[in-house]
Formats: sequence, C-alpha cells, structure tokens
Amino acid sequence: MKRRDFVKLLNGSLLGSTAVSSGLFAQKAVSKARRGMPSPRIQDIDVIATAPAGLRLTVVRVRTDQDGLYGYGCATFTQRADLVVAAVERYLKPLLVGRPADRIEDTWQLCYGSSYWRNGPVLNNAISGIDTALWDICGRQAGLPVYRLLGGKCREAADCYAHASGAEIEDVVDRARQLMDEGFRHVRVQVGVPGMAGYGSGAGAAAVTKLHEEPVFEPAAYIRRALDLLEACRESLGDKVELLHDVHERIPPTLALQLAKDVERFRLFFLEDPVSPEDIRWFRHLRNHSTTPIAMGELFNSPHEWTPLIAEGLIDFLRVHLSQAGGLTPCRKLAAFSELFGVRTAWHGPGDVSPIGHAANLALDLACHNFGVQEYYRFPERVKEVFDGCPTLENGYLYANESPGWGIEIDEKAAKKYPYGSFEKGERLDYNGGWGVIRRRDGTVIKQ
Ligand code: GCO
Ligand code: MG
Repeated sequence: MKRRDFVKLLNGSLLGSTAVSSGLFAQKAVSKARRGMPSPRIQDIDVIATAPAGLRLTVVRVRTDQDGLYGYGCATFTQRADLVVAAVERYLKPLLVGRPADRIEDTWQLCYGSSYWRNGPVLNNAISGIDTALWDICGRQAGLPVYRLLGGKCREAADCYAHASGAEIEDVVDRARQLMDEGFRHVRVQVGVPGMAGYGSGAGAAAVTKLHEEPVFEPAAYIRRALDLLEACRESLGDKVELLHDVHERIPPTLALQLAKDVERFRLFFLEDPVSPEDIRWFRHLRNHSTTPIAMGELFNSPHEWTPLIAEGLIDFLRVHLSQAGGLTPCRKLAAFSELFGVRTAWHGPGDVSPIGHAANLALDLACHNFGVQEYYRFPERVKEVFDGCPTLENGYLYANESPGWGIEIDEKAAKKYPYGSFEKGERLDYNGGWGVIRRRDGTVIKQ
C-alpha cells in the first residue's frame, strides 16, 4: 500500500463504501498503537553527592511525573566534582524538566549540542548523569534490567581483573596469588619504585635525591622496576594467569615503545595507557614494533579520540570511562563500532566510578559480544551502605543483580552521612583525587 493510501485508510476516506469500516479499523489501529507503557515526563532533577569511601561520587536522580518512577545516573568526576553538580543543576535541569523521559537518544543529542562547545569531562559527566538515569527509568518502567533492553545476555557474568599492588615485588606476587586463589583469572600488577611515587602502589622506603619537596617519579627507574615485577610474576605465578599492567601515561613515547617490546616475553593480557592521549600518533609505532596487546581510553572524551585508533586497528582493548564519554548511549555505540574492528571492551571500573556506573559497565559487558574483560572494584562496606544492590562477585566473575533498571537503590540518609567535605573547613585541599603534584628529580611536573 502506498503511504498516501495508508493515510486515507487511517482517516477513513478510502474506497467510498468501505470508508466507515476502514475508519473503525483505523481507530482500532491507533488505540492499539497507543497501548503499552505510558510516556513519563521529567518532573525534577537533583544530585546526590556522597563520598562514603573518600572518593567523591556524583549521582543524578531524575524523577518523573509517574508515581514512584525515577532513575539514578552516574556523573562521577571525582577531581572536579562540584563543577559537574553545577552543570547538572544550572544547565541541564532547566533544559530538561517537562520533556519526555523515554526519549533517551533524543535527550542525549539535545544535551550534547546544547552547550555548543562540548566533549569536555565536566559536561560529558553531567550528560551521563542524565542519560544513565533515563536508562534506569526505562528499565524500571519495563520491569527489566538494562542489559535486557540492550538485547539480553551474551554471557552469564563478566570475567574481571583485580588489582595486586604493593611497595615490594614479593608483596605484589603474594597478593596476586591470593587473588588467583579467590578465583580471578586476570590480575593487574603494579609495584612501587623505591623512594618514588608509583601509580597504584606505595612508594617503598628509599632516599632519592631531588631538587624539591614533592613526590618524585622517574620513568627509567619505573620501567626497570616494572620489568623486574613482571619477570617475578611469571616465574612465581606461572603461565596460566593473565597479567595486566597500567603504565598510566607517565613515560615518554620512545620509552613506551621499548617497554612494549621488552614485555612481549611476559605475554601480557594488555599493557594499559602506554602513552597519553596527547601522544596518540605513537600508537602506530607501538603497533608496528611490538605484539603486546594495548589498552587505552580512560582519558578519552570523544569519538575524535577513539575512532581512528579503533578503525586503524591500533589498540586491542577499549578502556573508556562510561560517564566521561557521556553515558550509556554513546558507549553502546562505541562498543558496536569496536566490534566491527575486532576491538574488545574493558570499561574503566576503578573506585571513582559510582556503583551506578559499575552497573552500567556491567550491562554492556553482558550484552555486547565483543566484551574483553572488566576492571573489578571491591565495593567497600560504606559504599554498599549507601548503594543497595551493587553487582556481586563470584569466582572472579561479576554478576548483575537482575532487578529492573540498574537494580540499585540509594539510601539518602546514609549518603548524607558522607558529604564531600567543605572547602571552608579545609577538608577539600585534595583537588586532584588525592594524588597531589608529582615531579621529576629536577622539579619538572609530570602528568598523574
Ligand atoms: C585504572 C585507572 C584509575 C585512575 C583513576 C583516576 O586503570 O583503574 O588508571 O585508577 O587512575 O580513576 O581518578
Ligand atoms: Mg588506568
């Protein structure tokens, strides 16, 4: 039937004598189409700011005009948390109140374009807060966990990697062994460099001569230590465990190149952030010179950064931080795009992701075929006190709790017990997520 005729059929004007019965049919068709879930509207948006484990977690709550229907979204950017709160309350809330809560893609595009200048971590996190709250609402209304809205499970649970860290190599090896005994098949290993500020580990006792008073980091010393660690891990833990290591973008590109070559013999599951996003062109050299699998992406904001790396086959695992990229809506597209190029997902999942964000990662882990591995974070008791329904771990696998939406409820009273802390009382000096400044021996400041 041509569209023109279909319209006539709908308004009852087709074929004279059948017009009446067609009209009736049309009414039925329309009322049938209208059946189903009523469309909720956004009635209010507020922010729950809480730091139960010391890290500032930012959660956006979207309430609808339907009784008891609301959702929670992750907008956690712990290093600049207050700015995200303002972006939600002062810009997105006035834009969105009164609009439909069930038009997630449209709402995302509306928010994204609304600032004209875009792609920054503050605004992306604010959008993620709204976006992931809308997915929660959608799931709650449908009575389904979000992974079901994405097409359902590709796997029963997400295989995770856990962190083994320590100041000394033996400590890391022992910790890794414990994790393997707990059932983990993947372990990320990080060791302190004596006297220096290592990423993900204590410094270890040693005197280092330096021209300043702040913590010090030297790339060459770190690399020597990391190689010793990996050697010890393979020797003591055997070949079966999957080993991962995070360089945390702290070394110059040529040293990253050497490191990627030198660690080939340890057969890593992946080497993470060997260079920083600013040195993105070095990924081609990394690929050309070494077979070490590369993971990248937790610092990325936008498709401009990840698209070329994926399409040109320059990375193996995508580590994007879901809220930093703007929420579930862009990340599910990113996962699908990666699948076409054989890149697997390893969504960023440290402590500065709220349980809502972890649940969103897990929804993608479960529903996307090209899942690689999930970074595991052991939720502290105080986090679980605030967030009821966090994903659970068994034998190194992370399981969703199967309740509608993200399946997480927030205890607001508990959340209020753990405020961000106040600037006035001097509780808020750790602007940088607690790391502070790190310099080379001579005083040159380096990235975290
Ligand atoms: C990781 C990360 C994190 C980040 C942190 C920044 O791989 O888990 O590198 O630990 O450093 O999220 O705030
Ligand atoms: Mg990392």
